[in-house]
Amino acid sequence: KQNPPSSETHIFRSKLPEIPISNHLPLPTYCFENVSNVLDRPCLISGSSGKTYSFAETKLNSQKTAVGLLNLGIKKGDVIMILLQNCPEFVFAFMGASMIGAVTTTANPFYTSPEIFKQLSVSGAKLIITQSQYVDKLRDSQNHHPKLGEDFTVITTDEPPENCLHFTVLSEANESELPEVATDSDDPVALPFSSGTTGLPKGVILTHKSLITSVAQQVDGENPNLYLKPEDVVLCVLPLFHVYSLNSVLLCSLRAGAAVLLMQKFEIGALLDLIQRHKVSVAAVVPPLVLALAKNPMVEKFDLSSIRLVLSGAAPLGKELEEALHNRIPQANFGQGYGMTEAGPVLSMCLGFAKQPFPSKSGSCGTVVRNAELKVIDPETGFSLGYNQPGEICIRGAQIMKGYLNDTEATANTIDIEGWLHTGDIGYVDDDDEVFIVDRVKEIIKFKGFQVPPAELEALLVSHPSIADAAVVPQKDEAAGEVPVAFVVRSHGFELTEEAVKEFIAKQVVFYKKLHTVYFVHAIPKSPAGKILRKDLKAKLVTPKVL
Ligand code: 4UV
Repeated sequence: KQNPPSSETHIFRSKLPEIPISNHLPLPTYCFENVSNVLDRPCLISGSSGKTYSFAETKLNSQKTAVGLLNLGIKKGDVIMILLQNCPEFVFAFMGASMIGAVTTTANPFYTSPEIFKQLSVSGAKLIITQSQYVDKLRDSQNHHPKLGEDFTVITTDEPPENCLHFTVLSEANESELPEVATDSDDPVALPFSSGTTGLPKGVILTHKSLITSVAQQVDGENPNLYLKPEDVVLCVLPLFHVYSLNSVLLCSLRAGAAVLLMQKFEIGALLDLIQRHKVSVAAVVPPLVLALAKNPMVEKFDLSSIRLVLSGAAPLGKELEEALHNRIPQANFGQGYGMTEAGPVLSMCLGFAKQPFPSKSGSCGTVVRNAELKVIDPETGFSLGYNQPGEICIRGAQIMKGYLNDTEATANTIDIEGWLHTGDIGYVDDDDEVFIVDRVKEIIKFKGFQVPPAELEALLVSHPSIADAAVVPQKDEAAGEVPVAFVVRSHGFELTEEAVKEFIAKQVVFYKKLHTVYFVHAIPKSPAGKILRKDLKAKLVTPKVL
């Protein structure tokens, strides 16, 4: 990708001053740096059991887990997979692994067996921490897959099935045996998967330095951009296996000394009850959750007056929706964060959340985080654009990923030679330095904030004997934001129904990647170079009569 000469580059920065960031430290040292001030305060609250772990207990359990991992042969640089819904063990495992320089790849426990094995193989994980109900998916009869108990160890947080170990082998280890592990700030600590701007999901290397920088950009400094305090109870209903919750809920709360209320899964009644019971003050949400809170009649029956801050992210939030929720929680401060896994993940955040807040507009994704540079470029020419001109958003700073795991080509296509990460999002910066996202030029489909990579579904579709060619694009949807729909070319002479195609995909993928509609067409429009012309297909969805 071309850049204009740097003299012509218009760089947008935060309105907050730059701050010193302790990104030379290992991530767990940084997160627990201020722990002595909050030792006995609640750190983790399990929503389901009500059990609370203080900061001292959370740190201790993480240290024990670190030693437990070492005892099982996990060494610096090794990868473990956490395949769990939100629970305290998730936190102990992630923090524990980071204390010995191991790397955590997080995956959705609802993934199908092939989806899990793909991530397991690509990441090279040697150990999986999960629940017994998911273990069957890890026993695969196919010979080419790694084998449970031989190639990788499985630990369950509940009664372990055959050949698996119980989490107590980790959590009951002796923390005094924890060695000093020298970690370099450039060492990887987290390996979330993302398809980025194109293709299949890839391992995103986030280093100690990236995550510390991102957390500091949010909660550090005299005037933090996202002001969290020890009295706060932060709602953690979004899955920790996604970087949004991991970073902006868990790591930021640990650093700031705020309590994290862990909810295993979203259920409106339980959520409202927990907000009321634990006096949740900060809620990190995604637009579909805003929809549920704005529209569900049950909301009226609960006291939500404790909520002071609502952060929405991971997908566009409509103004009407934001206003509808504002009417129900009038005392709360609303705003958005804009993140991307590869960006470390936060690019911009509402300055209305700052300790000394700035006014912010509805619909904006906030202002670029401090200690970072943002630019907007013309997607065709690469030239830098000024205020109010939409183009591709690029970000630069110590928080962005080191690169994709074992994929130098994809890395080079995403981070250019000058260190700018190209997001594939189209947006502009207004006169008040607020970022507005207006479109997306990358392939990714976002179902309720979850990534649906079209390339993955296309590969599955063309593996069907009766399908000659296929393309998958997003279709707008009120509840989910976007849903994946397919254009399919049947192989000559083959009968194939929409239902058959949908079912073929549904049994191979996690629920949010299921196809909602299948359109049969004679050909997939492609560029001379063979690239699918997704714009043309999306245009057909707007005017279905041309199909
Ligand atoms: O890679 P990913 O799944 O990552 C995310 C991360 C989101 C956030 C949001 C707030 C935080 O505080 C935080 O820590 C993490 O979603 O998907 C990246 C793409 O999602 C779209 C955009 O296309 C990104 O490139 N997206 C994310 N946030 C927004 C958004 C938003 N606020 N508005 C519109 N699109």
